Amino acid sequence: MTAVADGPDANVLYNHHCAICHGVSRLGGIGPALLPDNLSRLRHNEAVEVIRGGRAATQMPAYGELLDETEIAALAEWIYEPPEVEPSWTDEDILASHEVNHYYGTLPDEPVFEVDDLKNLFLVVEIGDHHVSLLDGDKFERITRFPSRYALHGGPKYTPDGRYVYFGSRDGWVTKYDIYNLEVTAEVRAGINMRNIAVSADGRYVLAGNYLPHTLVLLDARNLELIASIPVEGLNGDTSRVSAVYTAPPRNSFIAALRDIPEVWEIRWPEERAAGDEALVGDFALHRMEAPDYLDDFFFDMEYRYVVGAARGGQGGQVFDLDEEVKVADLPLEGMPHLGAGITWELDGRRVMAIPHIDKGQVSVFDMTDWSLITHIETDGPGFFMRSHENSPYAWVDVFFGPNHDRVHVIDKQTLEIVETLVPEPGKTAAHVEFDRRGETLLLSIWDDDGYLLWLDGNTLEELGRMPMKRPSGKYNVWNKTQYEEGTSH
Ligand code: DHE
Repeated sequence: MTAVADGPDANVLYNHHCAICHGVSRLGGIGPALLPDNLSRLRHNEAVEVIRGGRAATQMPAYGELLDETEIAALAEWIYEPPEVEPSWTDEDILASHEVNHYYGTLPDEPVFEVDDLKNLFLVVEIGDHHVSLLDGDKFERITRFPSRYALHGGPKYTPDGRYVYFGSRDGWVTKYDIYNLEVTAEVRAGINMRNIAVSADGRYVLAGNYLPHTLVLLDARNLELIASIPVEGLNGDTSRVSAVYTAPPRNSFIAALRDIPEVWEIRWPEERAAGDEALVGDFALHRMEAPDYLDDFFFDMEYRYVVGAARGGQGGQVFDLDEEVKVADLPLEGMPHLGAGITWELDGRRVMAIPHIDKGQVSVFDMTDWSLITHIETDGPGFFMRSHENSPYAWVDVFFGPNHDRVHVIDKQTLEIVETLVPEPGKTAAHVEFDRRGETLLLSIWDDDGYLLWLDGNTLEELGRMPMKRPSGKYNVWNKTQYEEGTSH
């Protein structure tokens, strides 16, 4: 496994130059994990460039002076090969990774900055150099910018009061940040390859879902102490990767989508807080529901009774009733619908949902009262994210893939017609919208290492401002997220 015949021994090079930061077993350390699954977002030529030139604003040095091109190429190839021994991540590893900088309740309760509205703050994840910006959503000013773990993915999750936020990184780190004090308060590594995290609606628990190992990891939200890691083993004995975890507030539960077993899992959190820490360990009810198929990537109705999942192999969508535990409808959503990006609104007294597709230029709109298809809106290419706000007449969808990736469509929510197509910066991907709490103005990312945020009037679509950023990806408004606003992701 080590070396190309007669070429440099990548294993030796790794141990000499890389292991100190990325770990002897490639599980990560100061630097991220260097395992094939963890590197799936990094193209091979980019890996070569990072080894040669380093990574700005991180501790990754440039090896171009120390290593020759064949050595750099050998290393870049080797890190994409699976390790000889399947890596493991046990409770002991989780406990050893746990760090608390500021125990819950020890930092002041007054914000260290001044804004008119603490509920109208935005967090913006900048994946270009792994940072997060905190913005005042009224003045559109940056309050702070701080480094994140490598490759944050999925939405950061706020506590219900909006004071704290939790981030999940692809290599398993859960970070708790105190927005009022602008400080990381605690961190723990819940897995090697993590999908996302969810925070319970009462703000007391955090759940992390992993691809590797096949576990769900339950944490006490105060200081990220481990409550339990739950092996994901199906009724048939097979273990499974977790596709994603979600919070279902009206059910007092977390819902987990599982990639490799035809089940939906629900974990109910204890509703009464008993005195003492021990109470947090007890009484989580795990309920496994047999699903008609492998269901991946979920969309929930507003009451969290129904979950829409994409069946395996692109065969369509299915609606599963979480109360009755039966499939109630099949949806014509063949291919790769991006259910996680779906949104909902009222149309002629009915609630509808709209879903973009990753593999075709379409937005599918369904009547949620009987799950019938209303229409497929044709777009200029496959889209990734959709957004709106209860107070906005428009739904926004990007054209993330293909030659028209610089376009963003504005859809009239009542006529279901595209009424405007914006090209903010020709040739550069424009993607992911988030509204302010009132639904009047919105942020849009120019998804580029030398990119920026656009600030637009939500009604006139006029540009109001720009702010340079390093590949800004998701944006998350405190009010919209904590209120489970209908036009945004949860
Ligand atoms: Fe995501 C959210 C799955 C690739 C950026 N993505 C999510 C969620 C899931 C998911 C299940 C909801 C979790 C949450 O918010 O808690 N994403 C997947 C995939 O399966 C997929 C297609 C392949 C993969 O490698 O995981 C994938 N995602 C990407 C990207 O390539 C993106 C564009 C860049 C990146 O950072 O990797 C990307 N995903 C995002 C973002 C969100 C997200 C910005 C949060 C959106 C939001 O508005 O809440």
